[in-house]
Amino acid sequence: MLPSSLRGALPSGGWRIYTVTPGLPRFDPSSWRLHVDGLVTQPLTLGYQEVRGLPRVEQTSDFHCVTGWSVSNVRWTGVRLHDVLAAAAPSADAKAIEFGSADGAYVDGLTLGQASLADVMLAYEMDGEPLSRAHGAPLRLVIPEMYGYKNVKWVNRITLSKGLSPGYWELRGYDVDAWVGRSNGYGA
Ligand SMILES: Nc1nc2c(c(=O)[nH]1)N[C@H]1C(S)=C(S)[C@@H](COP(=O)(O)O)O[C@H]1N2
Ligand SMILES: [Mo]
Repeated sequence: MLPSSLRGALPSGGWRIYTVTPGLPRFDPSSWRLHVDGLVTQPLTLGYQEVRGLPRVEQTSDFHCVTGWSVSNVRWTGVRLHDVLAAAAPSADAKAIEFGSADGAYVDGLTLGQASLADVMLAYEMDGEPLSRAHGAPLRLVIPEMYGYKNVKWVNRITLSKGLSPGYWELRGYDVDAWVGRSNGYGA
């Protein structure tokens, strides 16, 4: 038996736990907030129960890290990004989104077009259990069409802007459009 803090940091079920900061952000359901700001007509600050109160969606998809490992048939439960964005009512000049993490270091983004794919979600459960701290509790971005590095963990801020900015790994050489099988030298 391992203390839960250690268990959460060890690889399991094919996953490797990645973080670019020391330790894992703590999640306190009473003080946690998701901010939706930038070029929106209705900036939002949502508590955890408010996020849980949005329409619940569930989907199963494969997860691919660009470095070569994958996890098949991950069952994600959460809210559609589309529903959160609709509530914030993006301004006409908003074209891109940046996702910020509670780790204070990791960011990545999507164009509004990419973000409108129906299966892009903010997940709070994985395989029927609340998302673990290691996997990004309480909320992580899930975009199955793109490599793992787009799937920001510990999401606590969604900022709309005029143009897409390169994310953490993109500033370090990975493709900004992270399509699985057709980016980063994979595919044609
Ligand atoms: N905040 C944060 N999100 C992150 C990362 C990270 O280091 N920090 N790594 C990314 C990468 S490269 C991958 S492959 C996945 C790994 O997800 P996991 O740690 O849940 O296995 O998380 C992505 N999201
Ligand atoms: Mo990755």
